[in-house]
Amino acid sequence: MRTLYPEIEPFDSGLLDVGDGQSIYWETSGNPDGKPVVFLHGGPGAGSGPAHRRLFDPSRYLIVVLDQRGCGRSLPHASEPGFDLTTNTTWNLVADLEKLREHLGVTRWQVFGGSWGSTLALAYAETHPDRVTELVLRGIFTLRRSELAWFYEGAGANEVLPDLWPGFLAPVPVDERGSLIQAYHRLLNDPDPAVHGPAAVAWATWEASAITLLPKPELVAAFADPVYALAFARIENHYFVNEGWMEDGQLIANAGVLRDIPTVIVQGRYDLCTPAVTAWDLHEALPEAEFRLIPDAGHAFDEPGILDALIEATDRFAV
Ligand code: STX
Repeated sequence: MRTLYPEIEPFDSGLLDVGDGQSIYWETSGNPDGKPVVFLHGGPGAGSGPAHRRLFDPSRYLIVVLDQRGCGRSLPHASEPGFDLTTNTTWNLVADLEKLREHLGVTRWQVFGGSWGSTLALAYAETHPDRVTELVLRGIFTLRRSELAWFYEGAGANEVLPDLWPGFLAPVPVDERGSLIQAYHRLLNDPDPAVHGPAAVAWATWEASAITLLPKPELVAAFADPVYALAFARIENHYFVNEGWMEDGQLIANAGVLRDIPTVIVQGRYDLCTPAVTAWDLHEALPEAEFRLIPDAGHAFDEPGILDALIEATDRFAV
């Protein structure tokens, strides 16, 4: 079983002004002359962390990690009062990646993304296929309406996690439960901390509770931090009420343009957040891609079988 590479510190980092009053945090670690790879975090709105650098052999990769607009160490932070989310869109994040690539002097790079990071990786690669050397995708999410319904509207995940679902419903008045994503949109953007605060914690707690095969209370507690949860929930919910600024099924329908990019799809069979049907549908649209269905894993990147398959892929693609 492969495990994370040793802890490593960035050799450089900065804030890149991408316009719209937004600056995104980026960092580079590993080998400055190594093969470029960019890590795309989840959510959207989850931010990156020090473990993400450790998915790549630091002697062979130039590892680029960033925080997408409004979250992590990017500025301003979506937890701030009056924060304006209107320019935070899928296609502006794609444009931000191009700005960062050019800023770093990278011609082409490997794109690695899990969960929402896989969504963004597909959106980026389908827009700029000539900039992508390989794709490593985990816990596939494509923001189809059926995927949102499964996890956030009571169309599936709630039936597997009936003990946790009441906590997600709790902040929503009974007469607003017909559309939970819409109801949360109102709650999360209410200026009153007594309204948006508990909603953010409930949203983040539901998601964090569903991503591991076995319960991980310390992970749930970290996601329930009020400032973290508020940015995460506001950004995710904003993407979902806007349906990702995409047609339903667009990313899978357009996957044919990726045919020449070596691609690995890693999916846990017991992923309750982004169930395996989406990875399967992508695999059918992209039969050249390697499809790894991990029999004993959920959603998170650090589930043992998932981590092993991911690092096997990045090691293989390092040359
Ligand atoms: N959201 C899926 C996603 O990207 C639909 C995601 N879910 N949980 C996470 O990311 C974290 C583990 C980063 C919280």
